[in-house]
Amino acid sequence: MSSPSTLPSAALQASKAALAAAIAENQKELGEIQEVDMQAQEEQIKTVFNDPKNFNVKHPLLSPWTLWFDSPSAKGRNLPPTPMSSFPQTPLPQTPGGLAAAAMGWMEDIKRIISFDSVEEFAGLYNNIVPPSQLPPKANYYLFKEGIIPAWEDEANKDGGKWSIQLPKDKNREVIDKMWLYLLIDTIGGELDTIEDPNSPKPDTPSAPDPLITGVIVSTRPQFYRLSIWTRSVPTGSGTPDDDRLRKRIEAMGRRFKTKVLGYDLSKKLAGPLATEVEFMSHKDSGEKKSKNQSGPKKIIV
Ligand code: MGP
Repeated sequence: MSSPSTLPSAALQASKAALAAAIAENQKELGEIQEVDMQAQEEQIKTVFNDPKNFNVKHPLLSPWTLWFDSPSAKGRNLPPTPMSSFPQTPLPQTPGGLAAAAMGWMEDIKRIISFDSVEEFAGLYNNIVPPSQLPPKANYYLFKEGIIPAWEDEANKDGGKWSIQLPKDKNREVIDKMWLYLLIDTIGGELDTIEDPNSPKPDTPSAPDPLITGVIVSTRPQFYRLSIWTRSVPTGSGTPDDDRLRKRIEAMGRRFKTKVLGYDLSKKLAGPLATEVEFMSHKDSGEKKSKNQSGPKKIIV
């Protein structure tokens, strides 16, 4: 499992690498080797980890993300104070054709907190929001790609599905914050969405498939927590090469979620009272489960 301490040191390493590259470039232009006081240069670099208010170096993420939040108790007294009330509230992004009425209703209580696109802004945000273990029941954090709303109805989610796990509160109070942090880091760092299939086009080629993950969610409920990863598509079982590749990608994501993010052995059985396995289901099948009108949703379990 990655450790939260890798984030600061990774950022610092990247700062140093950027500095070294800039110095090398400077030397090329001058055509001669100049003595550089590396220590003085490094001292001028202030990442968010050196100085949380006056940092001067930012490391871009692969794409921008938006954090959303909802809680029936958000206006009550039992929510510890957060800086969220000071973030400007911006209108919902417009989807082509507008938002369906159902999504408008669903999104009514979900507040957009902030968007960010660098490691530093992410760290600053993470350090200033209430961790999941301290949220009241029925609260949710949603981290979605900028421009995608946390609703099934968004274009990017409507044909998608989710990996999720439900964890009983009493046994997981101590670990849920780390699990959420690791999920965030693996998501914004792109590790959960890697293409392991050797037959797939590589991520940096024109025919590379679109990133699969649209967002991740942590939910607190009276007796359990839930962590979810939403994807923009689901394998249909059609047997086509594309569908097989997609299924492999989804399964690889589930395995990484179970082992690297949650820290379980792949073979560990997790289901029990208030607990589920790590399981994948399309949003459409989740809806059918709720309306209890089918033989049962199709799940992938790792
Ligand atoms: P939930 O919060 O995802 O499930 O959805 P949970 O935690 O099992 O239920 P809870 O009652 O304990 O919160 C709960 C309900 O919210 C769903 O049955 C839908 O009615 C509604 N809902 C959830 N989502 C993710 C959406 C959505 O994306 N769009 C719309 N329109 N409704 C949603």
